[in-house]
Amino acid sequence: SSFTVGIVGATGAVGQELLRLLLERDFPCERLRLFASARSAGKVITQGGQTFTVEEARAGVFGDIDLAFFAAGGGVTRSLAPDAVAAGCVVIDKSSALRMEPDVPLVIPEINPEGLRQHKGIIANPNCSTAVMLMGLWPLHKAFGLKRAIVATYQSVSGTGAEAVRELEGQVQAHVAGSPIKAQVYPQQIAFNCLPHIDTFGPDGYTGEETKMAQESRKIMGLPELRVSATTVRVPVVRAHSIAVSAEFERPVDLAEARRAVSEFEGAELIDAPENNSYPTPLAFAEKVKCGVGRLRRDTAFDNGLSFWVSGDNLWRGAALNALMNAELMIREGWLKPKKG
Ligand code: 11C
Repeated sequence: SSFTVGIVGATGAVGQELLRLLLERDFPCERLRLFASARSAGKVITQGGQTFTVEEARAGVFGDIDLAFFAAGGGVTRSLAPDAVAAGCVVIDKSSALRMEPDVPLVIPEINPEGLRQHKGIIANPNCSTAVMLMGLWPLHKAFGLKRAIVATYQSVSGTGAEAVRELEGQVQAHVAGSPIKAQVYPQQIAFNCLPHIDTFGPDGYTGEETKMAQESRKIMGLPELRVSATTVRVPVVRAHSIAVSAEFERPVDLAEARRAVSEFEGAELIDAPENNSYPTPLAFAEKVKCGVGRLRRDTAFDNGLSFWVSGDNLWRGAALNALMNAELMIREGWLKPKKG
């Protein structure tokens, strides 16, 4: 069977990656329609030798669409996803708007695919740092039983969007040219710097991104009591997020078993030979389907503790690819069918 597919937010960083991956992975698409704000309507986009004209995303456009990927931010999801669902369209949402709603499954296909059968029209996809972190944490949880984790992220500017990539590049060029450096997207200079500030600060001192990492990890892994303390940091990297994780487990951790668990997990690639300078980096894991996990070692602060490092593509694993893999799995399992047989 073949589907009529829509991408809402098609001109953004995640929307563009979705379009590219849909075409590259031969998604069974009979017709593909691209939507964005009224400002971008009429814009022509060429990808994989095909040309698309962007349409305005608004209520009433979802009548003949079977599957809509939403990658346009929480406001657009809140205003248009209900209309899409009412039109019988399945929504795979990349925004954070509905992730924690009890009747919206939040799914990483390699971890909790059962959520894809239990949806009520909307499937949420996790935050990018959470998704990358869980590619290392999940197989270790399966092996040893996760109790709690303390983590710090190293997040690339593409997580903010295309305008942040331009800001980093512009600041690097200004620095080299000796010109004044302008910061508009971020509150302070990001080139040659690190900003421990992603999303807004809450009353407990944690940022929104830090809170999402804790809440979404609990929901995806089905561990409602799990304690995660995160410090999320923007670094001058263009693409792929990395996370340093120190985790405590129920059972004693055997390093060889931990390495085996990671290497057997389909979402991860074990890169762990520090004696040869071999460990995952964001450059090596940009535009990779799997996340790289390495630096596995016994943690010296926790009993039954293990520390590791993981790098993965925030736009793919943390966004577009996760959304697409959820749809691919639903089709393979027969959980998603075109409206008109
Ligand atoms: C960042 N993780 O790198 C953010 C972007 O919850 O989907 C994505 C926020 C989210 O800035």
